[in-house]
Amino acid sequence: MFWNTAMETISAADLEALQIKRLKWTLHQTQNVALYRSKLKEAGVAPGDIKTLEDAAKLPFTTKKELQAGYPFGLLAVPLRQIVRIHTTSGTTGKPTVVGYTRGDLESWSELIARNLVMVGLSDEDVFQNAVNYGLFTGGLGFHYGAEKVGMTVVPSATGNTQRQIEMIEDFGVTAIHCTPSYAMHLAEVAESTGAELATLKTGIFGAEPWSESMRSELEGRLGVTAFDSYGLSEMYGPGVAFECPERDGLHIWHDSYLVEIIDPATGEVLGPGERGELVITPLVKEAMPLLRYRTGDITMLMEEDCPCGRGRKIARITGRSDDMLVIRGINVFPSQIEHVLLGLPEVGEQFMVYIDRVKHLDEMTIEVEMSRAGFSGELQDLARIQKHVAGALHNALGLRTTVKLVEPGSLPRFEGKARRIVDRRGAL
Ligand code: DLL
Repeated sequence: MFWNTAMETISAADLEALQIKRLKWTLHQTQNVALYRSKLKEAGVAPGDIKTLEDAAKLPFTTKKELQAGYPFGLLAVPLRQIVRIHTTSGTTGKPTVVGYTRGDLESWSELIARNLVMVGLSDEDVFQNAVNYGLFTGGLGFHYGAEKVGMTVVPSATGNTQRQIEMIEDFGVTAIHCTPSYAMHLAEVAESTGAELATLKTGIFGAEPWSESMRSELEGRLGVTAFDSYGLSEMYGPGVAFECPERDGLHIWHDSYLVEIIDPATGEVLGPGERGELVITPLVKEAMPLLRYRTGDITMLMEEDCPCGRGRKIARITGRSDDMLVIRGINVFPSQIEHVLLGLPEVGEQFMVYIDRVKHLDEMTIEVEMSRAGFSGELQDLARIQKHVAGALHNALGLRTTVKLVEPGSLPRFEGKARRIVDRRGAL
């Protein structure tokens, strides 16, 4: 099913012409921003020099630091009176990034979300529970307006009160739920502990943080849904940038709205399809906050083949962020690898925390993981053997020795939004 068939199945030649036209418009729009006037001057590029898509490689990158330095409104290309909404990034360190939206931006954004929801088979027949934060986080209002545009019955449940969320699913006959994968896991736990069946639920849309294929099977089994991955970032409106289709093998990124490059994060060199690197996006229709070659920090690759669904070239699932990557004794570790290993072990559950310390100049990684109910009740092996088994599996997968601490089921923190499972204490020394 298509929401906008013409745009979703546009031919390669028409797409290229549209992208060039929109790239030129975007360049023109950036000239209202002092940062971009000076960046282009410094790079020795005039907007008129950009005639083909390949020319985009002459443009300077934009970094998150530059956006933060522009706090609050330094990156806006239109006067504040044309801005009808702002959102901000969660900003764990320093000032957040402020994103402004014109009326046109809100329209373009909900159009993209509508495409995604229809792509996964949802329609005005569905009841959609939007279990994410409705504040400055883009996930709430972003999905809300996209789902309303499709004509779905939207339940703006936001986060919190998991028991009540479960009642809403059952009482309202909710067919589709949107939340972070971490929260979905918590919902599943609470539903199981209360015996709720969630019989009407059929579709799960999960995103805003990395999650693994094993987490997908786990959520599908426990919630009785087909689970789709949803990717986005506030700087590009929010959610809706890339989304899985029913093939569930890579995410469609909307090429009419986003020009995509994959670069080597160390050298900035542009990589080809099939090569994993950092996703760089130039939005093509953003009015309030146009950006050039924005370095997302997210690690993925352009896939080599077009998708059989007819919507063109996809990106692979995000495996982590270049800046979230942990370097432990010189070895690169992504939290999603740890999750993948733990989910494959029946003795432990899916909840874990990772602590990194520096002990006598050496990095030490400690992983606290909840035991599964079966493991905890002693039906499996004894504790020491389980611990050894978990540490061995992690060692094999990560190439790194870790200290594993088994803890009681239910004792680690649960997350309503994005999970924060990594506590790096090395800087505190
Ligand atoms: O997380 C927007 C969003 C809301 C996406 C709801 C999907 C669903 P930010 O808070 O700005 O925006 O965080 C963006 O989150 O650069 C990625 O590192 C990470 N991220 C988002 N979606 C995924 C995903 C929203 N599906 C940052 N897989 C991005 C992996 C993701 N990482």
